[in-house]
Amino acid sequence: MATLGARIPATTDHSRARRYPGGMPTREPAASVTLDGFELRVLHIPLVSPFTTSFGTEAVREVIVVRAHTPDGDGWGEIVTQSAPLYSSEYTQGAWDVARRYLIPALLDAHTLAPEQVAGVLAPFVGHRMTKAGLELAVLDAALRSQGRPLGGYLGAVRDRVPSGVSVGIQADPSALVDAVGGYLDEGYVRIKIKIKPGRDVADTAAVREAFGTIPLQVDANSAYTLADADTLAELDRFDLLLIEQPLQEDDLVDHAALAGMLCTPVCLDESITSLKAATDALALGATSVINIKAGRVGGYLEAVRIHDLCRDAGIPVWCGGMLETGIGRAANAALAALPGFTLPGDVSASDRFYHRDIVTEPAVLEDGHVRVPTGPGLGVEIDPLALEEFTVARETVRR
Ligand code: NPG
Repeated sequence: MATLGARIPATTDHSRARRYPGGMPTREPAASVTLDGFELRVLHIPLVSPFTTSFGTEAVREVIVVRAHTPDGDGWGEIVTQSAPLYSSEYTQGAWDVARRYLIPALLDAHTLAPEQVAGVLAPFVGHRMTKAGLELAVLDAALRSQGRPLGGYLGAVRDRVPSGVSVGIQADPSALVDAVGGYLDEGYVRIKIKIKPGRDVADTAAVREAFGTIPLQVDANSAYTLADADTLAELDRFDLLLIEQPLQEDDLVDHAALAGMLCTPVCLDESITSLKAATDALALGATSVINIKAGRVGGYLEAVRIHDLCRDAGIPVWCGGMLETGIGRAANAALAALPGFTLPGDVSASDRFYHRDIVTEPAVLEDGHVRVPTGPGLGVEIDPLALEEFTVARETVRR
């Protein structure tokens, strides 16, 4: 049986022991589970306020929740696609279709398998990483719950809470942005990320720097620029940013490397890092010096751990990105962000940053600028069945 430990990039026990004198995270494989069926639901969850990025504005989070049925209990996952293919090529209806038509039948055919085998079973189907990630998480949660094991311990978490950064959407004008950032700082968020796009970059960043001095600050362009904008992006160098995230297109690795050579601000890739291979290539090309790890974007939490391991061994800082997750993905992200290589605060904010009501009974809260890593079995959070029902707009169960 394939194990997570066997799949991560090779490092010698000796080098690991040196890095972790207190003992290595275990990463024992999870139990096998017997898959009887999967329930898929599309949820529409209203956001506390509209969220604007360079690719659009959302007022309602459309997301797919997955429930894996096994004789030993259920497991939960989340497919973080959005309603339209604007951030990446994936989107709700595409995810729904590929899940029910191809991915779920393949998993049900395998019938009994360990979570570490899910990616291999789904590998013949090209792409659709967010969908694969959601299905894998549901299987992983079912397996770990059956063993009474928390996800954090399984992934290799070394912290019981993680520093919480917040992502602030593009506002009406720089002064509204300053108000929004001020509110999050008052709540205790330890790092601010602002969204930028052409025409809403230098003045917005300057306004935040001027208003709040030396706070940890970074910007996210969501692929809105080209190499021809290098001079504008170089103007951001004077703001001493932690990083600039994904200035160019997803497949612009060579251009990102060229841009990195023109900027003092570290370039961080998000959209471009779709797998361990993509991360390896981006680092080899010098296209990035920091990586945003999102489990959905890379096909699951196990691939996310492999990218973490690669970067840790290469001395590359990583941080955990966010996709406006419900309490399901938020709990899993907190577990992932507690791994030792996550040396920068991530977009692991409190549930109330986005939602008045979450679908779990203990939504993530901000405590002294941190979010706790759940300690219960599996995800460590329980589904609130009434909230789940309230937000469900479509459902289907696929059985063996
Ligand atoms: O805190 O969950 C969060 C949101 C962080 O800005 C954030 N996410 O480009 O990283 C991003 C952006 C995003 C959200 C992208 C949803 C795609 C979908």
